[in-house]
Amino acid sequence: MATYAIGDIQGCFDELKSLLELISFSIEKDQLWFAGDIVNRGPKSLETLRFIKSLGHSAITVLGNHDIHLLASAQSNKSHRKDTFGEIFSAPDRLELLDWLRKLPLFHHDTTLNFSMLHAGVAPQWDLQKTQLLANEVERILRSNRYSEYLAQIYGNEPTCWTDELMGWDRLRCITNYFTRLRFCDESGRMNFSEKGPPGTQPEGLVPWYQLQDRRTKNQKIIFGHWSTHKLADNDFLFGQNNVFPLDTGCLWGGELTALRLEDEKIFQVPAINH
Ligand SMILES: [Mn+2]
Repeated sequence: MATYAIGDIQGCFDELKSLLELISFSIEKDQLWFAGDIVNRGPKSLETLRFIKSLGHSAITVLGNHDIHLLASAQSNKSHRKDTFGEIFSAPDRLELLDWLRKLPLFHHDTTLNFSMLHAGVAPQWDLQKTQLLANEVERILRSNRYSEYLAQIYGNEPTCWTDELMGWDRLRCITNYFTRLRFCDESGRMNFSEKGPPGTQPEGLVPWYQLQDRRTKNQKIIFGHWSTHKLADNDFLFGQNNVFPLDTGCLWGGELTALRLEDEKIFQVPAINH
């Protein structure tokens, strides 16, 4: 029995199958955690969605920005040029798949394993309990009959900094952006959405979200994805440093698909197949 957290798949279903072979995944014995962005840009988003849904309680998945973008695109019938949602929109089981996706959480915490998982990051002012409560605020709307209003309001960068006073859609958009889009922020936790390079390449005044000195979750182990240029280790970062475990190793962009076994923090990887 083991628990494996897997980074951003983005429709790279063949690599996911190879990775599950590598770890000898057993649906009866093992549990898989997915750090979000299971769909888009890659070639097999529909198969990836169907497969992860079919895992039932053997999988725990948090929503990424591309997953939310799929829900919003299905709603508005609009998508971007680079999106690869076509086969999902014409699938006979699309309504069940989208309904399942909409009800996934933004945040997962396991007290036994002492690991948390989210797609991108957290605001420095949030402790573990607040992180859970704020994720629940967004999850409640997405699971309610007001989800289409939320999806219509979700795009945009403002407000870029968390305060407890935020209300309404601004509050929900800000929470969603921390959980699903954050990489760098300033000392006060104000999000930057334009810098996408690895840690160390940012302009002065910005830091990776997990390096903020006063971050209230800094004693909690956090698994995240989203940051495909973030290496598992380089001069500026060692895996597990700051209690964070970045798992998006850019499979979509020709890198690897990565799994972390939570019980012993061992890494497993398969290379990207050229599409
Ligand atoms: Mn992402």
